[in-house]
Amino acid sequence: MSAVRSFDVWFYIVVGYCFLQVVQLQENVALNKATTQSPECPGYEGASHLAVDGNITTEFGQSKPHACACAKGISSTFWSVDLGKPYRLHNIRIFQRNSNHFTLNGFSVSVDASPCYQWTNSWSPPTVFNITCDKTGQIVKFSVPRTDYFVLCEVQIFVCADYYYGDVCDKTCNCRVQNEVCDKRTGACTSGCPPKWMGTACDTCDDRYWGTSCTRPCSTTCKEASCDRVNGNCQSCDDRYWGTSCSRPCSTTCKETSCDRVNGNCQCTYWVLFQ
Ligand SMILES: [Ca+2]
Repeated sequence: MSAVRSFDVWFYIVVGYCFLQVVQLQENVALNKATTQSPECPGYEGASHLAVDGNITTEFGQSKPHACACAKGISSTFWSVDLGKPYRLHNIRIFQRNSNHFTLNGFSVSVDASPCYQWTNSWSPPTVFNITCDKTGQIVKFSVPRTDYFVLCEVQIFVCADYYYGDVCDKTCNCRVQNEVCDKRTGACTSGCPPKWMGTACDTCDDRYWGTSCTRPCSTTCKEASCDRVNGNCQSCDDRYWGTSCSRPCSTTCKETSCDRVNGNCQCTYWVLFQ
């Protein structure tokens, strides 16, 4: 195998590994779950489960059965999915029919009957788009306040995998109890943060430590042993020390051995003038 071919193989292995990692961070919890909707569009075969069957085609199809869910209500029209248990929701990806986009105009989404999103634009949604729905719940319902045909080709409801959190699920939990699954939106832990960490998601060093792992203690000569969390520089020095890490002692000739925190100059000029 030539050097170039060998490089190609490793490239695909690395890319494949990275892709696998990304997929594992989020899960589509709507896939193949139980669905229901207003009566099917008359003259069509657009059963409600077609919106969670994993097929993301947006071509409705000319012949029966069609590829997308299609409903037409009496006073309003809805489609809903039962996720099987409550989830902390955030991202929803919608695939609608690639024509007649107006059927989703003004649609709204609720979770366990609590509103979480409404399309308020004067234009129609695109064929594929994302919405944000920050709710915890089990029944996700889409509806339009009219009896137009309502077509959904696929609805993907993403939640972070256990031990991940954030908008794109790319941050890992850091709880005091290591096997605790943190809040998938905020990263908050009921058990609190491990020693040396602080913040809502326990992602910041506490006042006395610094570094990417928060394992490096601030200098004991920093004022109150507190320092910059990134570079370890002292915010201020204890009396008698100066410099970025407060490691340099003031001259013993300074009054009370106290000096300027930045350059080490004695701060005794005023005292000398009036002796
Ligand atoms: Ca589908």
